[in-house]
Amino acid sequence: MKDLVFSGIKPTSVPHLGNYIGAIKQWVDIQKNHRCLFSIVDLHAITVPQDPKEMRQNTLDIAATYLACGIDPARSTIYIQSEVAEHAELAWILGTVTKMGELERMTQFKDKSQKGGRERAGLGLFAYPALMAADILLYDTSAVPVGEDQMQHLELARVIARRFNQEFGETFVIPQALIQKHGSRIMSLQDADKKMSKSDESKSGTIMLDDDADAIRKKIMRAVTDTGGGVYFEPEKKPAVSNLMTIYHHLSGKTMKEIETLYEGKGYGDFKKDLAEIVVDYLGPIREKLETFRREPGELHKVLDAGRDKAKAMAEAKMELVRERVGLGR
Ligand code: AQP
Repeated sequence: MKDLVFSGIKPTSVPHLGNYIGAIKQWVDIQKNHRCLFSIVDLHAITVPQDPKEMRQNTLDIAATYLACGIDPARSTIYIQSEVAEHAELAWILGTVTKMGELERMTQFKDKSQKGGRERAGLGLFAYPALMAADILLYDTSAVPVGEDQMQHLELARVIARRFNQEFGETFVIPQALIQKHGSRIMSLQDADKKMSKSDESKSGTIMLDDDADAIRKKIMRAVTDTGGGVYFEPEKKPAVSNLMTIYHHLSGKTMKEIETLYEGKGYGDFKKDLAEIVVDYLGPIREKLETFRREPGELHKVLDAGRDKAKAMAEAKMELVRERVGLGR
């Protein structure tokens, strides 16, 4: 049987170019030789405050983006996390075998709770890794595509799965990381030390997948560069230009060497102008499809209904076993 892969995106806004290059684009390839579940993880999104109306729209936009980018519902299961209640149920049970000390060590919690202070951070944010473990373990997921930032959570999911298996008997598959391609972490166009993010306050650092051609051109032409000129891929010395080159490479298919040769003796202006057109041309068809789904969401709902039913059937079977192992119910 082929490996089962689970991954998801939080509906905290329309996805951005970082989500595309770092996740969705790779999923389109992964689905060719894996069974895949791609979720819209709204239960994760609410671990920080969301506007309910906006989140519902974002949820549909993420589903539409999956389809617009080439996730094939005939091969992969696309569904909304909260529509399969077993995620929350399993997260609660796994929470009982997860140690406070383990959760306290998670850097994402430390980062995200920094703003309002630890005392005011929600329990949901603290328990986020138990929910992520539930997402993965519920489906006997064997491979999880993760960026560096999620490695710590995946490691904890493995610890939780082993501990549960030891305590209650073999129940969960121990998931492996499916390490993503080198250089797939896209940084903000305004600050090459920060990753491109939906929640970045500076909107000009993030290219959203529904940005129109003008917005994309403006953001790229205003992107920060490094001192010293020259289009070279040197992430240590030239983080901003290297980030732009990473985008260029992923969307054009050209190697870093080819890009360097192409811009030998030319300035940042020429490079950025070409990059802007590459991004505009690449994202144009995705944005059009996204707009079509926004106008006519019928097909989208069909895909989400079918995905929910398929995911639910798998999750129910697993939860029956888990409840029996733990001794819940009659
Ligand atoms: N900048 C990025 N470069 C490469 N990959 C990225 N991902 C996110 N940002 C980048 C990948 O996208 C997937 C889903 O991300 P998510 O929305 O669930 O959470 P996130 O990583 O926290 O993304 P954001 O944009 O920073 O969201 P907010 O601002 O809401 O917290 C993951 O596979 C992630 O690696």
